[in-house]
Amino acid sequence: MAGSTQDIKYSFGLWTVGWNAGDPFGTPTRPELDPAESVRKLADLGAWGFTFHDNDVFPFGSGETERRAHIDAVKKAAADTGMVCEMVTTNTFTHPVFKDGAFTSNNREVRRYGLRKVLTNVELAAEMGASTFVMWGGREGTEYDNSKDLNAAHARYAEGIDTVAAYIKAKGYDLRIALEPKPNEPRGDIFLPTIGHAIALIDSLDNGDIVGLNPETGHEQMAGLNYTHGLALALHLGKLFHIDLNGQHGPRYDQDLVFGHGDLLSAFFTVDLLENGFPNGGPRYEGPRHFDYKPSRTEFLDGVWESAKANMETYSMLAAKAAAYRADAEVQAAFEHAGIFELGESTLAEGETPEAFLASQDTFDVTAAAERDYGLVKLHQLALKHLIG
Ligand code: GLT
Ligand code: MN
Ligand code: MN
Ligand code: MN
Repeated sequence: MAGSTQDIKYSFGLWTVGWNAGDPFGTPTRPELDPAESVRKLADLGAWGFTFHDNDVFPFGSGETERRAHIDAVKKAAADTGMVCEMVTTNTFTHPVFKDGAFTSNNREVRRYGLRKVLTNVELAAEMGASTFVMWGGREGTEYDNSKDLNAAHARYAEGIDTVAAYIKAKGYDLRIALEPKPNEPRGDIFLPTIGHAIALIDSLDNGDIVGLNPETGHEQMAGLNYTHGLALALHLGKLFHIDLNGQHGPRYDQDLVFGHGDLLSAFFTVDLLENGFPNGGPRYEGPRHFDYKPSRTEFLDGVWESAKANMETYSMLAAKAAAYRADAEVQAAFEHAGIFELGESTLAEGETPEAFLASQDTFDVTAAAERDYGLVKLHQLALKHLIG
């Protein structure tokens, strides 16, 4: 079957299944999990890979012996199961030292401490054979607009990212940085709140060629934005380095639901893009299908593994539906009728200058074009029939 868990590279953050469900209003409802055991369990469920923060694997402030023992346990689990460590990220948000940010803290010593923690973790990422290094700046931001010199804060953010990118290049590591936007939570306003903001800052970096994005479904939807459109822009610009798939019901707190358990139609079109590409061809996402969700606080351990399975099952079901949708002759005819293939043609002809264009005879029938029926509702209903029919 197209889109079975066998042929799609599914990956999970160890912090996802490992979340013990403590929230701002209540204590944990589940015990801590051993990260090495989680790697084995995820392998049993059919996952291909895993990702982690430094402090998902070893406690903050561990000495070298303790740190090494924890890392080696995870490496052994990976070696025993064939699970791939495809991405590593750094926790610069849990410890109170980072309460005003890491790369953008007003305190220069905190910034230097944060940078040291991140650079140290680049070494671990290289050791683990990861190909992506995610940076989610959850504490980079403010509650109050007068908390920082906002120009300096963006300059320090850019400096931090560029320093890490330059270090990766100097070491010759086969690693790319992926920034993860989020509009708010835990800060009132987080810097680089959306895909567009992050792309603009990346453009200003000296080493921006190895810096791209790790967009998360829910984070874009928290900002009221369309996740699939965001992925499309990042793909168009060659910046879609990694993805965090999950579920979210519109602008509210970060729900981190199972993929598809939020906006299902949006999830369908996300999968359609990832699995089938753009209708006119173009750049494709080749990386792992990575889930960043939280097993709901109501669930105990069975529910943790059920929810992990649900992410892969939902994605696989949507992949099968999306394949059938694209293969449907009626859908292709509706694409044609809607002008979707025509959008693949450049607006000016090859070599046509604006001057020649303006000088040419304007024979366009504005009235007829204004009365055109694009058939988009019919096309969307065809998608819906494939999804739930
Ligand atoms: C944290 C955050 C996620 C990020 C992780 C990477 S940490 O759980 O909520 O969205 O992807 O740092
Ligand atoms: Mn989230
Ligand atoms: Mn999260
Ligand atoms: Mn995420």
